[in-house]
Amino acid sequence: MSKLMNGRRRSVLWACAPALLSFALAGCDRKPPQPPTQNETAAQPPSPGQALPAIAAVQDCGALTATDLTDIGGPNSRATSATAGNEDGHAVCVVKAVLAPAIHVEVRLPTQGWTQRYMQIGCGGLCGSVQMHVGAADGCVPLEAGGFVIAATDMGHEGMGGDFGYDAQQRADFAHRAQHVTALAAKKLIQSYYGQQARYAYFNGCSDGGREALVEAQRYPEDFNGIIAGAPALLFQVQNSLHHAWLAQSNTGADGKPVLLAGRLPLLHEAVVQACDALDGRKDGLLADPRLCHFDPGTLQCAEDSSDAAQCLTAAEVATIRKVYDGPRDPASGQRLLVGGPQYGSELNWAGVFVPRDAQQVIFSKQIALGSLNGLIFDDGAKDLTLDDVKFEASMFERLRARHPLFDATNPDLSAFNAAGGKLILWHGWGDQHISPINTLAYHEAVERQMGGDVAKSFERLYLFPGVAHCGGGQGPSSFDLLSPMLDWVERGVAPEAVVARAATAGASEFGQPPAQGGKPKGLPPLPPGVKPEDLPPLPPGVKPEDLPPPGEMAAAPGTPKQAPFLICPYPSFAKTTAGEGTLGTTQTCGPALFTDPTPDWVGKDLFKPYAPRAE
Ligand SMILES: [Ca+2]
Repeated sequence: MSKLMNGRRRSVLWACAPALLSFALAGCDRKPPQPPTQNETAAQPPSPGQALPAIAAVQDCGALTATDLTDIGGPNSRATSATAGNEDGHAVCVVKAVLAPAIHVEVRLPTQGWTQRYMQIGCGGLCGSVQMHVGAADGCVPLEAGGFVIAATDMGHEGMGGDFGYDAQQRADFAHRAQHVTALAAKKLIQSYYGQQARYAYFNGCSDGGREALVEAQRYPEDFNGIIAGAPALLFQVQNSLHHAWLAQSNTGADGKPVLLAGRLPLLHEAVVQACDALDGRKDGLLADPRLCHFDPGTLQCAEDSSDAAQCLTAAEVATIRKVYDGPRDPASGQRLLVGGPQYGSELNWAGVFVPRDAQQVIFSKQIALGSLNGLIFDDGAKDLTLDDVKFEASMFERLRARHPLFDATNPDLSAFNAAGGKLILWHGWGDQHISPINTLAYHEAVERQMGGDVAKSFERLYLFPGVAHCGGGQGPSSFDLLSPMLDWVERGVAPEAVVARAATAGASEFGQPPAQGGKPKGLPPLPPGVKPEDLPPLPPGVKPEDLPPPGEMAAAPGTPKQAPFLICPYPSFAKTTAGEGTLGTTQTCGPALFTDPTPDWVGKDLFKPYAPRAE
């Protein structure tokens, strides 16, 4: 596994020790297990899931290249190499394979100590490289012990940009096929190597990996027993066109330069926190449900006779900020064109995404939108589109529908997945600067509507993390373990309740890497976790890498991480503090919802109804 994960593991070992914290769950539905004593817990962190005997390999690693994969990927599919390696002190057999025509797969199989579990990792951005980073599993004991076979795929194309979308096969592989055939190939390699199947299979992905997770649940309901979908790009078509284009356009002045720059964000963020922090009952600098907040950025606007703009916003900045919060509307009907946008409290995380450091820099959201608009989004093979081609009106939205059944993962009919015994955990950070958590809320609501509330509750959970940015980071408690509760749910039938989230300790997520954002090439903007520089869309003509925001900008964003652990309850339940502030233990229990209004109406509401998926 990655060095990134290794660093997190060490710093948050206790984040997945549910028994240690069980006394905090007294207000929740589930009867807590007997808490061990402090000494017992410290000596032996509880291992989630079944106590599965460890299995050793029965085959030489190198012999796995002989495994026939043509029945899965078609002619010319093959394991190209199988070599002994070492990951974080665990001996593994690393198999690299190609599934036709161009799906690259890597599978890491523990030589010893395999606990009969398989986990497939989703990839971020538009994929294009094999990414083995594991998230949302900080401190999970069997994972740290090297007990999982782990695999990932590049989704059928290499490199950055959406140009692969002009190829029907590569489009289909990215849309849905690559993760499915990767699962089949990994399972076959497991059978070859250990002489038996995996007992349990899990999928864990964030961002596009969250979309991939939901694609699996919706299209291939028997591939995985447990699926964890973080910050899913489930509304791919809208997310990568109107959403990012709106953010870019909102922050572009008449002169073509950005209006709002990163240096202004602390002023805005502090005002939002000042206005809305206490609405959740906890004055901790975080908005536990930003939908309670109705902050008006106009309150920060400079007076007409003001000579010092350091502590106030210009009228243009206020206008930009209002557009970001409000989102676009169809001019004719007034209907919302997006399900939701960046939430109050997320402001510091905007830096490097749609708010650059200085006026000479390109807005990253523009790159993201252009990278998908050219190649992926439209059925007509449109090329050379610019942001001027994006019209914020209903007719533009209609053009996005053609590939909705191909790329999106919003089908709420999970009856086949449920019938197969599958379990689904959704999660999202309220401070997400790339994908609005409202997307995930809308899907959760759709699943409840479609499946019925009680049925949904039997196999699906949603967790929302205050102040947490896209797939991690931000000002909130971004270190947590959803894998351990998933193991308990799938393997022992113990449904997940509250989970404990902690602030990632400073620098921990960059363990073993240079301080400036993991040694990425100079000049590239900060990337979401799991996204590599090579995944980025190409720069617009005439733009050099040095014109982009510098590395580390997001990491340097002000805001003190909150160190106290948080109890994060399954949505809509909310952890209420019964004594003290922000401390765990006997002072936090799961209480009633803070906010229960359904997601507001918008022009694409029907996209969250059942649909027949498109193969290509
Ligand atoms: Ca608060």
